[in-house]
Amino acid sequence: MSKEKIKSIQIEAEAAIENSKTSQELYDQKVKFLGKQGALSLLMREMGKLPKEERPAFGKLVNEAKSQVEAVYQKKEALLNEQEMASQLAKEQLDLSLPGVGARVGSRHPVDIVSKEIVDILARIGYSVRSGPLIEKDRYNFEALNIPADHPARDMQDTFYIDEDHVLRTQTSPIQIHALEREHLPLRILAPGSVFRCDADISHSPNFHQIEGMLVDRKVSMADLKGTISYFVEAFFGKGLKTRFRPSFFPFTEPSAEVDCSCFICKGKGCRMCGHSGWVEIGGCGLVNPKVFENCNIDPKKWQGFAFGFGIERMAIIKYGVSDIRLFSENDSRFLEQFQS
Ligand code: 2NM
Repeated sequence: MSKEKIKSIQIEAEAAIENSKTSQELYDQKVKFLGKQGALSLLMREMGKLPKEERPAFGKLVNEAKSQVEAVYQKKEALLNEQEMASQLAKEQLDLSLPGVGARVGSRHPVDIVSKEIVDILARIGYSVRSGPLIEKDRYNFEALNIPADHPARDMQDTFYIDEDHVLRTQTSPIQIHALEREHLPLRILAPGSVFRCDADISHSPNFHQIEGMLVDRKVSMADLKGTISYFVEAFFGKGLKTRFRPSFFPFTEPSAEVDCSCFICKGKGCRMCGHSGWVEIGGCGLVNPKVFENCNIDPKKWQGFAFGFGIERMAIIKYGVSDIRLFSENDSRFLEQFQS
């Protein structure tokens, strides 16, 4: 036990502290030399082995050495803290002039875009929009539309039944029936909306969208209907496109017709899109069946009307060349964003 030993521990400790490269290394040296089990503390404990009279002088020497090492430690600690802070600040430098992360803005759904386009075109000739419930009573979805309980049309359109008397609407025509019951005539209305049929493949979805139109006035003819549809087809698909009516049957119209327009890809010459016929089917139409008026307490001798219906997805598929109707309900934003107008 000697002054030399104290001195050599002190020198060793000061060198170890000075040579520390990081605050973690420095802390390890602090534990090694200044901690409770550290070299300098152990010296203090060994003091008991010394003769009594030598202890005060020895203790004083150890304490002096300890406070000198502590001073070196504190200086080094301050230095390392400063360096580490400086290097961290350099690394994490913030450039406040960088542009921020933009919020992603949604896009309107193509069904909504096409629906509004159709509404806007027909609004220019006096039509306005009506809406109605998705669940309808049998009377509004079938009975008043001249589709009685035993009519084959009820099998034709496989229907989702809620209960005996309620269905998910299979067309938007029940909206027209509500209007005929409630509103004053004459009338020009559009009924866009979601409809449901028990059907699913590449061209049929159990839930799709329709837009139907109805005009009721005194003396309405097929010529009025043809003029209206022709105006619409040119406005929606492009100038010069022709409209063709093919005789058909619907219980709610008489006479009835399928609506074709000349293929807007090949302009009627024939291509893959139109199955080389030059024509594409876009919907159905007809003069409102007098029975429908009677079912709504309207005198068919005083009032006539025409009605028409288009599938909204079908219109979008034709106009934008979409390959599969299911894309409209899969909600893949890469598909949906392409229609943003
Ligand atoms: C279509 C085709 C033909 C139609 C008829 C009526 C009503 F209410 F006046 F009887 N609304 N919609 C109609 C007529 C719908 O969709 C292909």
